Amino acid sequence: MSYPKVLTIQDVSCVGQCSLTVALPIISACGVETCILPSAVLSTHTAGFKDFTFRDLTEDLPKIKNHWVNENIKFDAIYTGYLGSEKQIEYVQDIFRETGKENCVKIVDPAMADNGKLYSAFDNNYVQKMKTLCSEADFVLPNVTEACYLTDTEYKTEYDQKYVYGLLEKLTKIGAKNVILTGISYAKNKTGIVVYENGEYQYYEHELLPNSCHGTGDIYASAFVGALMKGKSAYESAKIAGDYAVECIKETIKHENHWYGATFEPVLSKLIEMING
Ligand code: PXL
Repeated sequence: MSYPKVLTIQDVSCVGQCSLTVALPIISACGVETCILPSAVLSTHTAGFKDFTFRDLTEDLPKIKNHWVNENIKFDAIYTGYLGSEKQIEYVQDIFRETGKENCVKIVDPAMADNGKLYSAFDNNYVQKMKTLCSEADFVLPNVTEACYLTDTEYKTEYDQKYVYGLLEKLTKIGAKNVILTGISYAKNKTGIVVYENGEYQYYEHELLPNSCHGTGDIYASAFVGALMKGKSAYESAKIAGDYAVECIKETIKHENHWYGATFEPVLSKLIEMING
């Protein structure tokens, strides 16, 4: 029986239910070996907390990679999330090249923006560098804001299918092989996921909940990676990840004042059922 080994590269936000503290438990729960490479350690994430600490681990990345190369450690998939700097993106590109198995699946979540704005740590130079990482990916998982930044497209909150097709076409022009575009809403109270694989467009529509939670993009991407590595199709993985993200948001509503992340842990069993179903 195959036992895939995934590497995920992103920061550790010690408190905040995002990036590695989400990816490690979720992908592991899917039954997939999950290796991690922390790009930085922050006391909390950067969205809503003040005066967080930030320990940059950029210079550790090539050293860790070299050790793995010497030990002949290679990965079936590499999934990147929030990264700290342009230099880190360059190092990640080396890691793709030197530690990916022959058919290594490269999944890039260009976690850098939401609701029409870049996260506070990033600027246009970072966006330009992220384009080069996306050009090497088998799957790119942007939200609408990130897709707009990556393709120099005006951000809109109301749009039609033509606008979405335009984003997909431009993303493939920068080199992204397949795109999973999240948060695409064509109707009131509904949202959904576009799966653009091998030039084919599929759409999975689901409930739009009244509240949104920080970190659901990381939850979504992690569940997608876990399902994909368990042999589900890209569409099935996108659907499972979407359904799980909805469960997480519904669960979070039950916990008053839980503002900084989604309470994904109590519903992990539902994800496991979907993966094994
Ligand atoms: O969820 C994305 C994310 C990850 N890591 C850090 C963040 C954010 C979003 O704000 O600040 C440090």
